Amino acid sequence: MQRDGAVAVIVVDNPPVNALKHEVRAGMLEHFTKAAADNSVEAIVLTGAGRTFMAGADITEFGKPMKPPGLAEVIAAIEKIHKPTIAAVHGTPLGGGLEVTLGCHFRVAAPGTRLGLPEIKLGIIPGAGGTQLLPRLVGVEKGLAMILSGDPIPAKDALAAGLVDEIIEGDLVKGAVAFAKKVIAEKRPLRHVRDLDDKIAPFRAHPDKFNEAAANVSKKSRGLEAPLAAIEAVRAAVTLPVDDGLKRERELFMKLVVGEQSKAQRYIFFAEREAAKIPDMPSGLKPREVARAVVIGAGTMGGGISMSFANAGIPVTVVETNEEALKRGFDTIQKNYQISVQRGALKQEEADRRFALLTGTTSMDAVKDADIVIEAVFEEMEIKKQVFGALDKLAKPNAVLATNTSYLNVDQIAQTTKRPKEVLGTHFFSPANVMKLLEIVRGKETAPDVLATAMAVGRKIGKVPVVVGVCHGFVGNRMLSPRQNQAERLLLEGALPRDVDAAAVEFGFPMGPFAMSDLAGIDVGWRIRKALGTRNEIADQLADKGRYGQKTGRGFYIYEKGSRSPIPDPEVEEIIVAASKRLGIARRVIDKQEIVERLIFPMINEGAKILDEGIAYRASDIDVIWVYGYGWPVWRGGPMYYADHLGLAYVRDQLAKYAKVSGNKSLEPSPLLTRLAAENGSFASFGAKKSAA
Ligand code: 3H9
Repeated sequence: MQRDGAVAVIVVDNPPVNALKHEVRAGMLEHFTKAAADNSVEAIVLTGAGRTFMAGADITEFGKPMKPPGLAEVIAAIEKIHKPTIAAVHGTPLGGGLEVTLGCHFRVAAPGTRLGLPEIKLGIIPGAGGTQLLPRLVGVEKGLAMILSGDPIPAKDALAAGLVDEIIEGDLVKGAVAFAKKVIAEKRPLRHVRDLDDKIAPFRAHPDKFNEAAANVSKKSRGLEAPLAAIEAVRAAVTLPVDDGLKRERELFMKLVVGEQSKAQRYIFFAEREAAKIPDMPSGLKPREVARAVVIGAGTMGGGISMSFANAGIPVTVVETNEEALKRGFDTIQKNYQISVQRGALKQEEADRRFALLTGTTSMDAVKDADIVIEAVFEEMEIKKQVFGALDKLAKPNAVLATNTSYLNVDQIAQTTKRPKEVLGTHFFSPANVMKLLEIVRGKETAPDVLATAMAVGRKIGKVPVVVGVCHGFVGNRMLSPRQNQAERLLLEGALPRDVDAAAVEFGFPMGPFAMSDLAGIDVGWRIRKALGTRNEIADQLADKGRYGQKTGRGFYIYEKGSRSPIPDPEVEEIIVAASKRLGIARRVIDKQEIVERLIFPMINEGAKILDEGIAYRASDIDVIWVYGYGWPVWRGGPMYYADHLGLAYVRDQLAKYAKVSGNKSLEPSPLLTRLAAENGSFASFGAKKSAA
């Protein structure tokens, strides 16, 4: 606690993000109590040292007995103070951090501050008054939207919504002290958020609004418990006296925080941060500066990747072989921005600003100015090699040269240049401007600072980068492949596409494997298999008939014009039944549990091989890949976490059983899975042991 005249300034200093661990809570309580009792103190400013105001409760304390004082107790003590209390925030006042500010009379913010209640992303709801106080300050609709999305809002929106009283340019603490002195001089009435009613009163007469919100959320939340609890808590804010509402919030919070969903979501939070750590990286290594990017190819991937750069404010030049392809690519980009504007997700000026950062050309010479080049041409080795040959001649000596391949050998591509150290893979996921995952493929010779640069750029353009090694399909697609094989195998043994898809959706995936094939296009795999000289029993028969999926209105399902809803097709069922007969497979009834386990356990088995080969550094990296790139339900924590949760012996035994039932050798448990199961070990501990080594 410091003093500036009659104003006491309490500074929370717990790097890196001032998380509200026990000592912070105790310290705040002690100093607020002292300042309140000190007659020479006329106002109290609360602020945070370092890069941010408090970014919330200390998540590592969840799941353990909470040491007093609890956060709610600290906030209640602040609320009782009869002199002006002012929270001066910067950085990211989030969760419990924002809740502390709601216990103060006033809030002032530095420009650039982002304020929010992100608890929902951790499978919980705000537990120290957020659901009761925020709606009283900003209104029910705005408050509920913030709580349900978990996304922070910028300071200027917070000012407009009434969450912040003033934006302070220049020195935040000096500005906050000046604000406090003004409050004292003007004898401004002290406003307790808990006593406000005008913004929630209108909702009391319309309880049906909550039912609508609940119905919408349960449709979208797909198995998540926290969103419905959040609505329930905000409903309590409107319908109950404030203290009863706080009690209800607390009950809902406590139930969620000890639940499996939140545990899994907290695991993913830390797994994402762990993925940023590359075990053998020399410490203090600086990424190279990336001020300009070039993307080769204006197709679906190239366009999406270019948009990601422009969205992050990095100028990007897109190179195509001819004007027509370039125009097509730019038209699609513009259309995508327009859709965002129409949806209200982006302001027109912002869309224009981003679009202006994109330039197109048919000349490879543009590569000369690039700090990073991302090749996104057709997925064919010879074409990629040609492009890299050209890049090698034109690019600056220290430019990072990246290939956006989904399967191909990055080392082979690197070898076509005289600078394989500068080459790596950046595997984006479609649509690349939306999907968060970025697999960064580390080649045999990739230099550490090139890897660090790709990671830094990935983060800058809003992705979650995960380093993987070179192998066919890297981590994500390599694990997808046995899932697809089993999905088809299940059809041959007796299931229908809708049975398999329904089981996958019930498990928590946004769509099942066959609906996904129809969306991605059945012809993609068909062409690859044709080139490899292999054949797939059912998908290839469909593709032979021109049934490519949604784009032709028929695939595993039928799609009515303009609709994406899959309708089962008897013709497909006939093809499947005939295939079983031809192969001499007796069809049987396959229950949901077997469907789910046969889709998921082979993925886990492949994940174990990936770990064993060192293609992923740790099991949690695999989980991050599946959550951010393939729609794995976050509340189940990722496939390797899920396997640990079930117990590896169970997974091993079921795989062995299914291998026998279906006569499918590829289902046999891998050596690592077998060993860890025998040792009563886990994938998590295997990853940890390797990192420590
Ligand atoms: C809550 O508040 C509940 C209350 O309603 C009720 C309570 C009763 N705790 O992300 P970074 C670590 S729930 C512990 O790389 P950035 C993080 O693991 C909480 N640790 O930095 C990392 O460690 P390491 C609601 C935390 O600048 C280091 O700090 N709040 C916490 O890219 C740096 O983090 C949230 O959900 C934490 N709360 O992003 C906010 N936060 O270096 C969660 C961070 O060892 N945090 N760490 O890997 C974030 O969203 C981001 O960390 C933030 C900074 C935006 C703040």
